[in-house]
Amino acid sequence: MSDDDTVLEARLPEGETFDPPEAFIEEANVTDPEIYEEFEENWPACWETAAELVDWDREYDQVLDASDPPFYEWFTDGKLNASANCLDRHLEDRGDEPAIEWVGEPTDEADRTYTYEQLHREVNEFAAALRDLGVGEDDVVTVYMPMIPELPIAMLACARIGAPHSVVFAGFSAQALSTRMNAADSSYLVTCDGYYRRGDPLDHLEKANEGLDGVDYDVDATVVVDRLGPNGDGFGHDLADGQHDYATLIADHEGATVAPVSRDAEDMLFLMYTSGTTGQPKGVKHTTGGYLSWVTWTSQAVLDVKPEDTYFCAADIGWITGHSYIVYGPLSLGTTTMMYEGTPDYPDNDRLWEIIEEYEATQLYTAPTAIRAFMKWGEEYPDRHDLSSLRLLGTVGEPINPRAWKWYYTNIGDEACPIVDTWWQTETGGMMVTTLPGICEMKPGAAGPPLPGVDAQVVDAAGEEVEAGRAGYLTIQKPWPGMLRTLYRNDERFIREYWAEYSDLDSDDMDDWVYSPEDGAKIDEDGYITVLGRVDDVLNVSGHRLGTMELESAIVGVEGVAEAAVVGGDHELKGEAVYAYVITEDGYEGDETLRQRIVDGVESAIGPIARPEQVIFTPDLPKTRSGKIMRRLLENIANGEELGNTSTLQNPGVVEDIQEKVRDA
Ligand code: 6R9
Repeated sequence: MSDDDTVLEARLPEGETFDPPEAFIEEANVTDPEIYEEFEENWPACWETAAELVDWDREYDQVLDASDPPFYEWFTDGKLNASANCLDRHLEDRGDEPAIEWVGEPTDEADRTYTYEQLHREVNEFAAALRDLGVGEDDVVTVYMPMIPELPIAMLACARIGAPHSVVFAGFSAQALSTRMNAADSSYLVTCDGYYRRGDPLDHLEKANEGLDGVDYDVDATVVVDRLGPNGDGFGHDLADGQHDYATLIADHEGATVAPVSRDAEDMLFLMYTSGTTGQPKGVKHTTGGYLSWVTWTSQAVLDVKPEDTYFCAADIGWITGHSYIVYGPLSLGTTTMMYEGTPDYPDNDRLWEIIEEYEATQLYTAPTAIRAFMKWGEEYPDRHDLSSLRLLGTVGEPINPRAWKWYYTNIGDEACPIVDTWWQTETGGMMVTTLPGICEMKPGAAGPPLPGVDAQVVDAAGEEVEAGRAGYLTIQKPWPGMLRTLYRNDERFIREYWAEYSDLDSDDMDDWVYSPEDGAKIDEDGYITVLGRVDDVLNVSGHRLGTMELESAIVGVEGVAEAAVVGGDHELKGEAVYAYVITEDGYEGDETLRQRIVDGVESAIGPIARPEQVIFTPDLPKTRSGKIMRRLLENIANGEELGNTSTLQNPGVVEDIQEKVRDA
């Protein structure tokens, strides 16, 4: 990975370290450094520590069944319900305490509080309504909703009746919705009329309806939440046959209760689609026992969540971070979890700080891309507010550079809050590599050591551990309870994508199986891991994973485009931005009109988050003699870097051409 070094150096730690603040340690949930050794010695029994945080209807027989790797089973024959763990078990002690504090984007709209009692009630009513609509155990319910309380309510209602949910990020396009519904054979959809973005009501139902048109079969029922009230009336949609108004359903089921379905530990809790290296998104399958134990334990150990906290994760529930650390982890612990509908810059750049001050939030968990934006806007915005309620800060989604880390530490945490830089993935279910905030010293830029009981290593292409300080590939050598169980209905792709590289595929011995997350990394003498970024054809734009294949097929789908190659260019705020190199078809001009059509094409195939930053028209693409596009070279060009050896190219002349175009752009 030597040609990456210039980009990577900028992200490396500067050698400065920070101790966890004394006041934090005094109150922290986990403070005994022996935990690392204890977990290693007692593996896999150590994971009972996680399972003990969850209430089981039936105790499990075995912590881990590793008889058929990589199809591991955790807490076998245990039975539990996730919604009962997130709601019912808190009613006695915390029924009147807030479970969700919701803040809408419009500043003149009243915030909404759901106590555990109230949340329990509405989840039951909606669970009863879903049942009456025909949703049975194991039917996949697609949920296509923005950050409104009905989103976690729908998830928990599904969990209550044993129907796996598949949440599709509201910013995704209609086409992305139909692809995901078709892939999961999902016959039920929960959506809403619209939501607010930077002051304007957005029409969401139009997109949802367009998505439904693309579903290959007749959907059994759709539920529509009226989020906008009279403000949405202008959109003029009437509910079609088979579409039900959420509020009417709730009123019709007033006071209904549904006994939580006792699910097997290995029964599916949810599906989440994520980008991979092919055009087809991967349906990551998470199960009930292992996942819930994992997110509950990590919320407690890493985010230091306590019931009396007001915990704020500023992610969207449409991504895994929101599933694990807005909904399931915090609610399982009985704390108060915050939800904010809008963007941090509306109506002004201090919106998050205003919310934190008003609610006296105790933790903030967000992404480096947001921190870079805060940094750019300047200290004056946090300075306007009293943020002294904060006790811990977290980041997730992409590498954080030491400068942004220090800005966060100083200006948001007032040097009194530890920062946890948490590396994990949709597939891992929850956190894997991060410091424990009451124990570990912090090194800005390095995520930290693997969590206790997690066996992560940095290896070379042959699977051998690399020396401290050298770049290699991150791998996970032992299974863990929160791991994905497979790709939905595609065991073969599951093995190919995550296990094939370093495992002995014929072996029944767990030790011969190694999970490969497709991230580059370095490890230092103290075992601290610095994650360098993806090593497959997946971009990380503002913390969101986008497959280059998905992007390229969207672009090639635009009339007038013959061929396209997409790479990530460095971007001050987004981390990476989409750079599209495009060859036009004969008879088409690479002009502003075509550029706009390409941008529109990507937005309608994927969504606005995937919008290309640059479209570079070129007569040709640099290719190897065997005809493979040299993406690495295009990346170097995008970033204005030195180009390595170009002599293996079929068409070296094209390189200068492209460089000139990028310089002029
Ligand atoms: C939770 C989430 C996963 C990919 C992952 C890696 C990158 C996440 C990171 C990080 C460096 C961190 N990533 N956390 N890189 N430091 N603390 O983001 O899941 O959307 O599936 O993305 O994000 O590249 O492989 P997901």
